[in-house]
Amino acid sequence: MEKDSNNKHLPDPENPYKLLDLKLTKVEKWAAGVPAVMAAVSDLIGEKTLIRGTRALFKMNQVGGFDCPSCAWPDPDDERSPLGEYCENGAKALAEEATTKKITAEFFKENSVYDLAQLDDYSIGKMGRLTEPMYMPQNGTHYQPISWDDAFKKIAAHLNALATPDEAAFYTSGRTSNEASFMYQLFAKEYGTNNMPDCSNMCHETSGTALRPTIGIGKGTVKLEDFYDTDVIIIIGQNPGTNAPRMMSALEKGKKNGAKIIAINPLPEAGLLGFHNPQQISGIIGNGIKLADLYLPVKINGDMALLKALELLLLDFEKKSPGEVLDHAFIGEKTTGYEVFLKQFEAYNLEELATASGVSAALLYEAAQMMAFKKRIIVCWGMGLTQQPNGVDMIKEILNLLLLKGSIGKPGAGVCPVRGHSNVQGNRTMLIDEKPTDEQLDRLQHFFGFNPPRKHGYDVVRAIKAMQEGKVKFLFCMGGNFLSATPDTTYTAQALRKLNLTVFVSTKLNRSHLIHGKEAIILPTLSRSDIDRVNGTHQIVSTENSMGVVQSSKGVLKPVSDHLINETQIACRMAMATLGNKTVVNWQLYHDSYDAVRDAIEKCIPGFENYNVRVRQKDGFYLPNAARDGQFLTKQFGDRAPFTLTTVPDNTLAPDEYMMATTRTHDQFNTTIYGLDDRYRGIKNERRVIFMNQKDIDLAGFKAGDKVDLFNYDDGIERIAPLFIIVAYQIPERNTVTYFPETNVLVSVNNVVKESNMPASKYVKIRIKKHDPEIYKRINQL
Ligand SMILES: Nc1nc2c(c(=O)[nH]1)N[C@H]1C(S)=C(S)[C@@H](COP(=O)(O)OP(=O)(O)OC[C@H]3O[C@@H](n4cnc5c(=O)[nH]c(N)nc54)[C@H](O)[C@@H]3O)O[C@H]1N2
Ligand SMILES: Nc1nc2c(c(=O)[nH]1)N[C@H]1C(S)=C(S)[C@@H](COP(=O)(O)OP(=O)(O)OC[C@H]3O[C@@H](n4cnc5c(=O)[nH]c(N)nc54)[C@H](O)[C@@H]3O)O[C@H]1N2
Ligand SMILES: [Mo]
Repeated sequence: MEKDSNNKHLPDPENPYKLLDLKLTKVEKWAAGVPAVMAAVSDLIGEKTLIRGTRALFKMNQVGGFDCPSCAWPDPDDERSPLGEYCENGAKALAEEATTKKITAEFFKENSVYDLAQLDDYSIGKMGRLTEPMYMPQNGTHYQPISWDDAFKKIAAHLNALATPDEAAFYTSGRTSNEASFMYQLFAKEYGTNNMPDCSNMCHETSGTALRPTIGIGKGTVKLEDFYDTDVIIIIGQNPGTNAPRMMSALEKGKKNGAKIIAINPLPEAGLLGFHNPQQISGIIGNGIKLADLYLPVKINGDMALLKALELLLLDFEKKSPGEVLDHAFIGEKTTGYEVFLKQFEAYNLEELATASGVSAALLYEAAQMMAFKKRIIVCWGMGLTQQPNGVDMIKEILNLLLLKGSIGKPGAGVCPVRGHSNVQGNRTMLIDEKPTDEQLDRLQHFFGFNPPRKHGYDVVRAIKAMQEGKVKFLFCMGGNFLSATPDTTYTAQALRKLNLTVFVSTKLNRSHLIHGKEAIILPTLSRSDIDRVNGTHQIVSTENSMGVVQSSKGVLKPVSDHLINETQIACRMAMATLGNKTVVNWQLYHDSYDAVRDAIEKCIPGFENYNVRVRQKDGFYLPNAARDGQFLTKQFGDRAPFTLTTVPDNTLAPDEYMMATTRTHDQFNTTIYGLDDRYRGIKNERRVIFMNQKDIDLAGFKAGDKVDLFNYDDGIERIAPLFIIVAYQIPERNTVTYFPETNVLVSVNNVVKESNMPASKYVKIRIKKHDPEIYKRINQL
């Protein structure tokens, strides 16, 4: 794009706006199978790491091996596939890490930050692994090498110069191990702040916010084996074929044992409709299995109306067959608020709810019928719900439905928020949380002897605003890609540029390194698959998966550089440099021994008794979960689960407005772009596409293939994402889908989920106009 020479050294925060060469292929109705295996292998070949990579693949998710760095889906407790417990996207994640390509100081000398920012995210990611600490001086144009000692000195000097510790923020992405997470949050607290925004604030914060007050724990209640023996599995707002492919094996097994699957999604995702299991020979050559018995093409944010319609229908079934549909014993013993909950249905009628949901009354009836006389239902959800403005309420409505059926806290039944990052759940358990409870802090205080701050800190959205307002001046990121993952890219970029220092602990180069504070530091670290030696001994770390199992992970690959330091040691060295002799924590001890870290965790966090022994057990161990056992520890409601009263939102759009959900392609891990295709959705070699219903395309006078610009006008500001190609797709009318991070520029920082304060990045009101070649002139240059 155009730049005037005055600000040439300031790169644009978004991807370069250029189109590739879009090819449309068949939209798939089946996920995995031969193409998936081929794709996985070709990724490893692409990274020229075939032998190194395939050898590592067989250690992935195996006992004694390492935990896949991709999603948080659990490994089977019993039999694990001898072919390896991995999926295509796990293999891609590994290929990203296992690459032997390196970024050295020489590379940064040759390439200015401005020049690097002209590359797209795909090319940036392909540059290789970071190998040594780098520093950007004030007004600099190029990163230059810095020693680890000097890097920590600079960080310490900045932290100690702040007027208050609350002028610093410490972000975490979800790959960080339990051990590193614990030391990192301990440092932030001893330093004096709870400003710990994390990727949960954009991901499943909504789930925790809904579940904690209603069932007494902010986590899911099912185990993997519950999927194998259940009656109905509902998958709502989640795309397992791409984002949790190993979940498909569990669905397949459940289905073979008689479960029915209902999929609720505006898009007919391949992974919801069918599955070829690549782990079985029959999956590779056979016909695969049909997954969803019923697909409900809900409108974006039509889910609340849909859930209420299902409840209305279940109440109707109950009237016709009293005592056979609802679980009155459960409702009487375990819940509160049933009568008030029932009353609301006098005001609802099926046709209106059907219209609001976008799903016909006939299909809704079919879904209700599937559940009416069944006792065991599991509901899984993902970002399609959590990133909606009323996401907390919708999850509470899911719970209402399950409470009616008595379908929680017993085998084969319950809630399953499918977590994203492979240790995002563990990060929270390790107290990476901007709002830790007094109970949690008391335990830390008791064990370590310092007074942790009690005031709640900033989450992601609040941190961005605080940076804009000058209240936060220092940002440290343990992993992640803060700029690209967060909303309102232009606003966030301005906020980042105001900071005195940005520090990124990273494995790979990303856009956040290029849109930085006045000074900036990049600290390269080991990844999950790398061999981690401490004092000469090959170490294990641990993670917690989506179902609350804590397991060990042991890297197998020789690190690409001798200068990489693990994240635990980075946290400890930052602490020693910053706190000096003011500290009461023996940081050197934890720096030198993960076992010592685990012993401390055991003393401070319930459920980790005998941590060092149990983490070395073959399958790890389950953390306690009372709700799973049918106990709802909700003081406020006398240890019962409350029915919650919610409302159906009004989603009326202006005549020229469309609703946009931002989502992932099959070829990315959040902001890491593995490739330029979205195979299951039939897209090849392009990311700047917008899926639209053919009727909307016709009505607006467009044609499929037209180039358009996208606009958002929240808060009276014009936000522009230029140059997208229209793709005609099976999607409800007035709904559109695009890929993030490209369209994060359209998501207002004020468009958030009620109560959880997450960006509502699946509920973005946009306008679509024919592409204007002059549009770039209107884009806010930084
Ligand atoms: N390969 C791969 N694996 C990943 C990730 C990745 O990027 N790549 N990311 C990881 C992370 S951090 C996370 S959180 C998870 C995310 O995994 P998912 O939760 O599957 O996330 P998304 O791809 O954003 O979208 C989910 C689905 O929501 C649907 N949807 C959109 N709006 C609505 C709506 O209003 N109602 C309903 N019912 N559905 C809607 C979309 O069509 C899409 O199918 O995956 C994790 N695993
Ligand atoms: N519009 C829109 N925005 C979204 C979403 C959406 O659906 N729509 N999804 C949101 C969700 S669910 C999430 S979780 C966030 C994700 O937000 P983040 O977690 O911040 O982003 P990632 O893309 O996962 O981070 C990738 C970077 O992490 C670094 N990295 C990888 N592995 C390691 C490691 O082992 N250690 C360290 N230190 N660094 C590592 C690499 O440098 C890589 O560039 O994005 C959110 N943003
Ligand atoms: Mo996530």
